[in-house]
Amino acid sequence: MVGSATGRYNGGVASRHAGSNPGHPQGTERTVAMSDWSVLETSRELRRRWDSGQATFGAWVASGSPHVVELLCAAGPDWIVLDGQHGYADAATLPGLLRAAAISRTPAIVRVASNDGPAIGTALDLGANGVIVPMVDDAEQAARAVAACRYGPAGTRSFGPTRAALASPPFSTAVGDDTAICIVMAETVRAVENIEAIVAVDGVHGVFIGPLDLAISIGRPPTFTIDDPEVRAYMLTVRDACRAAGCAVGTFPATAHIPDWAAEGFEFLGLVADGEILSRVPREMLAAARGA
Ligand code: 3PY
Ligand code: MG
Repeated sequence: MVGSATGRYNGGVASRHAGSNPGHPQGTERTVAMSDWSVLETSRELRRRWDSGQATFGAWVASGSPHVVELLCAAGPDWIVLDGQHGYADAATLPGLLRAAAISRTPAIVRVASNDGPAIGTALDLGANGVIVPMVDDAEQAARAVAACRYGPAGTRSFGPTRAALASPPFSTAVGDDTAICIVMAETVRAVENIEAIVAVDGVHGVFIGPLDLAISIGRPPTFTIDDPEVRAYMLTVRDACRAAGCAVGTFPATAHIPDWAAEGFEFLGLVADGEILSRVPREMLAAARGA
């Protein structure tokens, strides 16, 4: 879909020249197709895939490097997470990271540092498909995360889609609301205890289980192998609640266990993290080169 600049939110810049062409007496018009990049469509498509129970696989980027995002997205993951909780994604790095993901039309979801309305609004304003909100322990916190993704009167998002307005179709509060995917993280025992109330909150599209924090919350060491039976049981409880409520469930297991969790009905699986590859692969290469 190719949009025109007409009617777009533009921060008040282009409209200063609307209707006049002072420097060009011939009046030659230069039409600029802003973009055929539809964040709305990629958000809808991802939700459709989750609704149909498809497992989707994504990449997790902590480094804050657009080059790494571009490389990972070139492999064709179903989505990418730009991590602002334990990584470098912030208001300064996000525009470059989101541009790098947009090259391949990869849906980009920002994990914000906390359940903070302005931070969630900034990620969406800069063009993210949605957010992952960490440490959501009850329905009230889930409702706060959803409200931050939506404009009033239902929500609390402030209007100013600085970069989001460049995508198709022309930005509006309805487009913003429809685009914003809201995923909350269940990663404590409290969250598991409250999971039915959390998934009953209208606007929660998915629940992402943090296996590390969940293990810590029951006094176990953090591990992606998820072999502790109690942690596993908690995760299946979350999965069942999500299934009953019709929202997606995801997690980040060790690579070898990804097929097991997909078979368990998880629809949103973290497959690869930049930090893991960039630390493991050179170590393996050096070991091989040195004959270790
Ligand atoms: C956790 O395991 O706690 C996470 O947040 C994974 O990203
Ligand atoms: Mg966590």
